[in-house]
Amino acid sequence: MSIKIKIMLNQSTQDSPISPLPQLQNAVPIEQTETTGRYYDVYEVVEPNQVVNYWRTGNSFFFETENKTTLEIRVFNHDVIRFRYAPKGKFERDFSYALSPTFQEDDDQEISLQASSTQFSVITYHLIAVIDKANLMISIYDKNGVLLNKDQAPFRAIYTLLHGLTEVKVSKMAYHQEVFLGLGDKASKLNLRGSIKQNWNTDAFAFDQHRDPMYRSIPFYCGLHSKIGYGIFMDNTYRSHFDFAATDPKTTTFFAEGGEMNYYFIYGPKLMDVVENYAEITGSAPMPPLWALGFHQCRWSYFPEARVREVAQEFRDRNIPCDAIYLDIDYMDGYRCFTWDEKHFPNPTAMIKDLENQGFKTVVMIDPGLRVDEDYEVYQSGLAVDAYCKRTSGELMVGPVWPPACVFPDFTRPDVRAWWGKCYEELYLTQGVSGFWNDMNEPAMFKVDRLTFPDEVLHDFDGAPTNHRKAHNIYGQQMSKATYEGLKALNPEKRPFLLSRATYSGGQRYAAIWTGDNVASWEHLHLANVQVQRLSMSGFSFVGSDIGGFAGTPTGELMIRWLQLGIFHPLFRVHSMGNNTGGANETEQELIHEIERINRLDQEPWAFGEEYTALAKAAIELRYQLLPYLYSKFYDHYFMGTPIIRSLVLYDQEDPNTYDLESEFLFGESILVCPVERSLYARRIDIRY
Ligand code: NBV
Repeated sequence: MSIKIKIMLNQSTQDSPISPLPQLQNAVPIEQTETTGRYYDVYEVVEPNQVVNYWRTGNSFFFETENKTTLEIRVFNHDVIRFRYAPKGKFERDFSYALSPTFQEDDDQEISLQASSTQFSVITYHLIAVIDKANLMISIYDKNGVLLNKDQAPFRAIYTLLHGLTEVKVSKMAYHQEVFLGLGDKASKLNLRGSIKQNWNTDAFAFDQHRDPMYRSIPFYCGLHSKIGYGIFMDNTYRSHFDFAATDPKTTTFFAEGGEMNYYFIYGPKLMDVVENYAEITGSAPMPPLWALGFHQCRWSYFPEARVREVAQEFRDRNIPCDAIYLDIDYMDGYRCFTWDEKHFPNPTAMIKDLENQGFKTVVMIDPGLRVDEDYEVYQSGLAVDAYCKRTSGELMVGPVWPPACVFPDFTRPDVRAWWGKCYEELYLTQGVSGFWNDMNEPAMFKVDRLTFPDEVLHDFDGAPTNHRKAHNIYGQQMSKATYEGLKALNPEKRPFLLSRATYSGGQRYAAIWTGDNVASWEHLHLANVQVQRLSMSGFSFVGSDIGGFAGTPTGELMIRWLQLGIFHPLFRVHSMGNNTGGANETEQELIHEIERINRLDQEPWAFGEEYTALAKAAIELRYQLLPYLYSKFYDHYFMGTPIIRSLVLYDQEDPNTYDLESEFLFGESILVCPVERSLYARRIDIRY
């Protein structure tokens, strides 16, 4: 009886919960429960204890504890060591969507294992990983004996009765004033110290610097202390969390809400080496067609055909260079991907040919959600190969995006990817579309607060079926893979150009990305600058922002300043939402198009008056002058993984002044860029985080 009272107290007065996860808030530790008691949920914490067994297989070292946790330490090369934990002794399939197919371990390495009474040491050419025999805690030293990285607490796994494996967590010691960088597209300040972030691909319309999670999941960060840089890449696709010395200034933690704790320690000591080593693991962007590095003009939407032609003509009449024009969702017939609205685009092949003759490539949008419609060929062909995601009940996952009822291909199935790749045939080979733009692939869903699928949706995960908790963050990356490989197969001679919104680590091998639905404001000009730098050091070099801002309308001055920044972003694209027709019925659409004809909210280079047009033209021309340089920097990126855009801290980590300097950056190794980020006319604009 007394035990029961203790439990009740425990439940209601949990002022420092075991984990911030809601799944664990009202759960009770299993060891505190009674055999016949009832609880909201119960959990079990597994932490490794004394090592009782160890062995070596090739370049992997295994350490097994008395309570059956196994740690694998695999030495890939002098600088890259992977740590993998099996809390109950059984590792998962060793499979990753992030890894580059060319990433292999060096087999002629000299690695030794030493044991003392209290610890083991795995010794490589550059690093020493020390494992505490009492609890598997890791400390990593360089050859000079400098402590680079150290576990602050033992690895921990939490299992609950209702949710199964709920958390796999590592805690690291954070050095005083250690700098943390990376993690993909987070909009907050470049140095992540003091922040808590999570990865769960999200349609983050009109985000701001506080918005998190964002569109992409790139669970890779760099640490910098004692002027020494290292990286950590946690290759886990579940929702993941990073706390960079925020909760406790002495601790950095990372954990995922399921799956395996599988992280790579990547040595520098130069941050540039860390970033290049990360690119060796996850790959780099393939060389794009040269036109893709030119200027791109986009809006939601150039519509109908006459307007597309008008914009193209205006570029040529004004002698403003431009290589690509984009068609957003309205070119489709009722938002049916791979079709054309025949009324407004009666002869796409001829239109695309004419644009091509004027020097424009056409890029069109393709979303993952396909309209449920018996008469729609693509929908039917997907049904025929059982391509669509299902719920656990076996029902199709049907949800609203642009069409009110959509189905979604399971891109984690190889034959579905192959089917999807072939869907591009007519657009790409017959009609002459040059590039594709995969949007809404978080996957985004309308109507529900959750913004995406429920967890129960099933995915193949390349032969190891699982649910959406594990597959969500990989969905966009696998859509990119399906599209990229499809285009490659359709025309092996051509370099595909693909732009994707959502992605995961390694997605740089298939698609360029843009920072998503930003806003026409000075703050966002700065955020674009920071996000592109951050993405570049996180493996994604082919990246840019919606120049001028997607939501809202910029002033002429802001537009020019943004174009001037965009010159130095590998993806140089103006995009805006205009008076879009999203979600409107046919009558409403007509009305919106009418408004569009009267007040178009234009963002073309000439839309802000002649004075600004001349400045816009000069900016775009400068980009074209720099093309040979950019093209070579792209090659360096492709070949070596070197980021095209480099934050100053990557350039000179010896100088602590660079640690928080985020307004300037290097474009390649030779050009220092310091964009004008504030209006000359505004009294003061604070960028507060
Ligand atoms: O397709 C319309 C837009 C597109 O223009 C934008 O670039 C994407 O990020 N899309 C999102 C869907 C609607 C957003 C409100």
